[in-house]
Amino acid sequence: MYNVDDTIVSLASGPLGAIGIIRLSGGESFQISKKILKPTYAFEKPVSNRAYLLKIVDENGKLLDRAMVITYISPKSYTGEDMVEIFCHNSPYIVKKALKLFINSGARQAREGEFSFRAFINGKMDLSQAEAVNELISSETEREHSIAINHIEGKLSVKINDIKQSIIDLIAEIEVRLDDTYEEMDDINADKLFLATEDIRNRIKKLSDSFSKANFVKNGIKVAIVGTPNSGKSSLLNSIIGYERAITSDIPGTTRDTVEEKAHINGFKTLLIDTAGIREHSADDIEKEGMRRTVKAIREADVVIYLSDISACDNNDEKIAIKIIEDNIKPDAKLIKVFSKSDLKRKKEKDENYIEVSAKTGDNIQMLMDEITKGYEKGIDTAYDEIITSERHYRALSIALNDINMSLQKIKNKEYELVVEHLRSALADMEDILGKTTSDDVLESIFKNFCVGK
Ligand SMILES: Nc1nc2c(ncn2[C@@H]2O[C@H](COP(=O)(O)OP(=O)(O)O)[C@@H](O)[C@H]2O)c(=O)[nH]1
Ligand SMILES: [Mg+2]
Repeated sequence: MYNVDDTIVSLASGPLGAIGIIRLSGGESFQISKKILKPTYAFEKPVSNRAYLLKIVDENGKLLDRAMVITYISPKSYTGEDMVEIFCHNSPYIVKKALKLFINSGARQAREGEFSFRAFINGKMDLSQAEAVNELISSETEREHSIAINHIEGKLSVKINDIKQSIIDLIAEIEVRLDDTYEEMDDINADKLFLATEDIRNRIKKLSDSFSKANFVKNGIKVAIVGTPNSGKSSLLNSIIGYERAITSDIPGTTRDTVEEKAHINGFKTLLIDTAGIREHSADDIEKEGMRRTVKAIREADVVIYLSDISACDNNDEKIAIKIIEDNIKPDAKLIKVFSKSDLKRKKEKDENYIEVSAKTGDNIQMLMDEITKGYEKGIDTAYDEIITSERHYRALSIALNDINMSLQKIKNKEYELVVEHLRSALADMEDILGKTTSDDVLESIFKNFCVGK
């Protein structure tokens, strides 16, 4: 997929900021750099991880810029190859011109993820760690960041490797007993084998379970705000995100579509969904379609906020709204009941099941936000020491789990050849996560999601 013999070059920084970073990696890094970066002593006897202040000069020897330059000697670099990193002034002209000089001197423009790909094939990191580099760059919250950094530090790899080793040990133990040449070995102890296999199953299951349970870390907690028209849904959404996003109006039925807004609440990524109001007699088809989308939003939500206007008398539409929520909410979703417009004159009886908020004064909005995120901390931080966030890992673990379950079945039937077969298949899935057996097209699809220069 990538030619790994070339020396590659790329810009590694973005258009903003004062410093532009150019990276060079491959066997010719020092030879090529010598032609452009002066004086050349840094590349005659390169020292690893050493910084130099050098001149970038063009083909005519004209000064382009002065730059900090770091030399790395294989294998002590990000890619495992000889590398040079140049920190120059981030003018579009300078970085473009410098790149061109490197390319004219024999380097090739790197493709997306090519530096990380080289790190992977040179054994600097396994595939799950390389994937985490991307997660790290795109992480938006502290929680996402800490999961990604754990993956990069290899905590997930250690877990997968441990499981892999346990499977290998088991296979060896069975095979040696199936082989007639080792007659002196005692017979297979089915109970012991079952327990050991079960232990592997539990370890895989815990990892794969973490994917769905921690899904909100990556995709956000989905919060649907539901209520009758005019109950203050859009105003509540605005007051949570702190600026006007949804159109508010005192004409009932203005929000006819669901409006989604990302927000960080108490450090959690959330997706707030402002829904069309529920009422018995919808005016037209557009409003009916809006209601259908409201139902869909309730079905997909992790948290449903039911909003009821404290300044309005109890009415039939509210009863319908509650009923629709109860009929459609996910079994493990959270329902938070809220009285809105608490600054207005109360027409509803006090109810301890309701939080009273005012979008107008901000009263109790923080309390509501705490209620939204309550339980999520505990849910992941204590139950899982390692969390799967990659769809690819999840799939591999699910298939492995299936194979382990089959092995357990076959142990019961004392069909040990088949036990080994399923264990081998589970083993292959573990190796797939680490990238040991991953096919080129899968590798390509992973690395092409990286930015150029990473
Ligand atoms: N006094 C007061 N009025 C509010 C409050 N929240 C919303 N409103 C008003 O109630 C009306 C309906 O609000 P809106 O957010 O559009 O309701 P939605 O139809 O449920 O989205 C608007 O006139 C808002 O200004 C509040 O907390 N206090
Ligand atoms: Mg609205």
